[in-house]
Amino acid sequence: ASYYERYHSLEEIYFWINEMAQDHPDMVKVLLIGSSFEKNPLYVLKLSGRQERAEKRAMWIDCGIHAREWISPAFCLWFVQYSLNFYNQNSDITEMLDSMDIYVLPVMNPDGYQYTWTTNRMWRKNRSVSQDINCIGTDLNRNFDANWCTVGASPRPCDEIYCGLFPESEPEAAAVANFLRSHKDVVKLYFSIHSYGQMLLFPYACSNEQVPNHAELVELVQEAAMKIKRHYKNNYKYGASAETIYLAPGGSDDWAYNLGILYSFTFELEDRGRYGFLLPPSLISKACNEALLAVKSVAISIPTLQ
Ligand code: 0X9
Ligand code: ZN
Repeated sequence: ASYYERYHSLEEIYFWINEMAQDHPDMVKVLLIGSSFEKNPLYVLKLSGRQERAEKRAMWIDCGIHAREWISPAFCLWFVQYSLNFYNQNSDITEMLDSMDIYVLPVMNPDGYQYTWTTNRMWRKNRSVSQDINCIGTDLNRNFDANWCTVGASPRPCDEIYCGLFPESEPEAAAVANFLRSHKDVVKLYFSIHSYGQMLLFPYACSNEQVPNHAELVELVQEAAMKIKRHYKNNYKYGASAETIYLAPGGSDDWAYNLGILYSFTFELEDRGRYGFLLPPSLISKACNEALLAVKSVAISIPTLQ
């Protein structure tokens, strides 16, 4: 199996980030956007094609919000590798990189990810200590400022969906929010990669309200789901989060949407529960190829690109 068909420790991923930048100095820049509660760096890879455009748009992908969802960071690595290898070979990738800068955050929750490698494979939250010293961690996908800590999140630090002390109380969420705020005029597309369940989701998760461009978002994910079905014979559900999965306020996708990024998605990758978070390495390539197809499909279809 290749490097990309295995899971990698945090240390290995940091090493890989450095290598990507060294091996592709023309297309990759590494940005430090902040650091975690335990002071692990939050690195973002900025991928750019060779074509210079005055009005360059951008797309954002984050992976590893939830520590135990190992397929998620694996996808970010897969995506970067694929983009660099197939630029000028695959027309979708070339079009994507020539029209947009792509920001990739491979591990939003490095402390939690590391903890799943050393201590508890099923850890979800980050590793911050706040009110209750007996219960550690905040759910980073409940810590953003979108109907923060209402139904679907918990104010109790011992819970898996603990929302934190206040919106963006967690350094990992604050770093991402600050970066997107300062790039909100260029970032048109937002993807957050999770597992599991095989779902292509869009806002809102924080309310049962429909977003103004609901119909357009349905079309984008429906098309992506059809392509996955055709190529990989696999079924993905799609729709607004609140009706497709559950109410879950404080998520990064809803927050990004409200910031003005009107093409905002959360993808839940394979599988549907057979292995769940423990997806074996032999299934990494299929899961990543499906998600890649969905990202490409959405990215080349949004109107700002035409
Ligand atoms: O609950 C979540 O945060 C996500 N599911 S997971 O099993 N990966 O934890 C769903 C996120 C959907 N979007 C928002 N809640 N904003
Ligand atoms: Zn998740």
